[in-house]
Parts: sequence; C-alpha cells; structure tokens
Amino acid sequence: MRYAALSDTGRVREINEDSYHADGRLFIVADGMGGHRGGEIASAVAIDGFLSFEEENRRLPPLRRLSEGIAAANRAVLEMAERNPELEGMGTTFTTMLVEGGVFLGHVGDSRAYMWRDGDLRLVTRDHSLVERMVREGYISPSEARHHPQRNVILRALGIAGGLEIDLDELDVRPGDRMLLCSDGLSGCVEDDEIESMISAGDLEACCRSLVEAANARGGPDNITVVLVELGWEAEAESRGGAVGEKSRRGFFGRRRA
Ligand SMILES: [Mn+2]
Repeated sequence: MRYAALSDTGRVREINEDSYHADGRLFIVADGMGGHRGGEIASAVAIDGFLSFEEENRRLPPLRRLSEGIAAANRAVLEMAERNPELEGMGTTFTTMLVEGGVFLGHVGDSRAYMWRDGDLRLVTRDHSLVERMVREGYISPSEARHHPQRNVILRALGIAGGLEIDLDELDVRPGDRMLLCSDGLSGCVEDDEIESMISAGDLEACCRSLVEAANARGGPDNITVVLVELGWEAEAESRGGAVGEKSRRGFFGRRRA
C-alpha cells in the first residue's frame, strides 16, 4: 500500500476546520463546523475519540469496530461541547476507511469516499445532505445541486445528538485500486471527471497537490482535505497489522498548522 494526504485552508476561510488521519490501516476525513473554533475542535476531537476507541477494541470485527468507534467519536464531541458552552452546536462529518483483510467504510455527513479502478472513478458514499436528498427525489438536477443556496446543509453529523445513523460498507477491491477520501471543499467545486483524471496517473503526493490546486483554482471557497490510498496486498490478505508510518492532523492541543 502507498498513501498520501494533504489539507489546505483554501482561499476564503481563515482557519482550517478539517482534520484527517492516515496511518496505513486507518484513514479518516472529518470536516468540522461551528463558531468559536468549534469546527476545528469538533473534527479533531472526533478523530481522537475514534482512534482511542479503536485502539482499545481491536478484537471487534471491522464493521462493528467502525460503527462503535464512530459512536464513541460522537460522544467525545458531545461531551466536549457540554464542558465548554462556547462550543455548543459544533459538529463534524466523519468518513473513515479501515484496511484490514478487506476495505471497510464508516460514514456520516457530506465528506466523500471514491474508488478508482482502471481509470474509472466511482463515488462509494452517499452525501447526507439536503441537496443529495433533493436530487434523489427528483426536485433538482445534480448541476443545480452544485450551486444551490442550501448546498451546505447536512442532514447527519457527529455532535448533534446521542443517537446517530451510520452508513457502513465493505468494498470489493483489488490491489492497485485507489481510494480517495475528501471533504466537500474538493467535491463541491471540482467535478468527478476532473478528479478521475487527476488521480489516474502519477505519484500519490503529486495527485493530492493537483486536487488541492484545482479546488483553489476555482476560488478555494472551503477547506480542502484529500487522503489518497493505493491498495496493495493488505486489501486482500488477512490482517497483518503494522502501520507503515503515520501522518496525522489530529489533536488540537499543540497541533501544527501546515
Ligand atoms: Mn467543508
């Protein structure tokens, strides 16, 4: 397996409220929202909460571990908001991929996971957003959704309520497939066919830079986070554990800004 990740504030926002994690086994993108730095705190706290749970519950089967881990992340965000009233109302999306004898997804919100195989890109998560529902029910077209005034309204997020509906999926993958996790700062302004061509060739780090540059070239209206993974034998084999290095943008205490 090879992987790369990049997060960028974009051209309009003053702070980056997205967080991500990538360690060769677990990959996460979280897009936070809320005033008083609530967004960046929510996304970081959610990732911390998830990773702590996951670390202590490695024996759980993958999908159950993702689902319970995301529930633990949700509780961590809610508890942080309870202790800090100025953070009330903060929330975050949460899209995570576990590569461990297979590829498993857990997903809440409007960040995305795409799968790329032999030149073709396919969206493998569903946006939990108002415009996605409007498109699905036939009220607006996909191109109208892209410019709709309510395109930022999401229907599910961590930090809103104790009960949480989580999308879970196991993907059928092959070595050589590329997986992209991203925040809506990419998918909201770069079309899928452009993303497809940009991740089709070359070094993963260069691909990440091209994706972020493309979003910024379109005004960079939001924070942009991309995590790109090229699957190897890990996707098929039984779990062998062992991270191959670690990249993280989690933990808001002492976190360094790119
Ligand atoms: Mn966003």
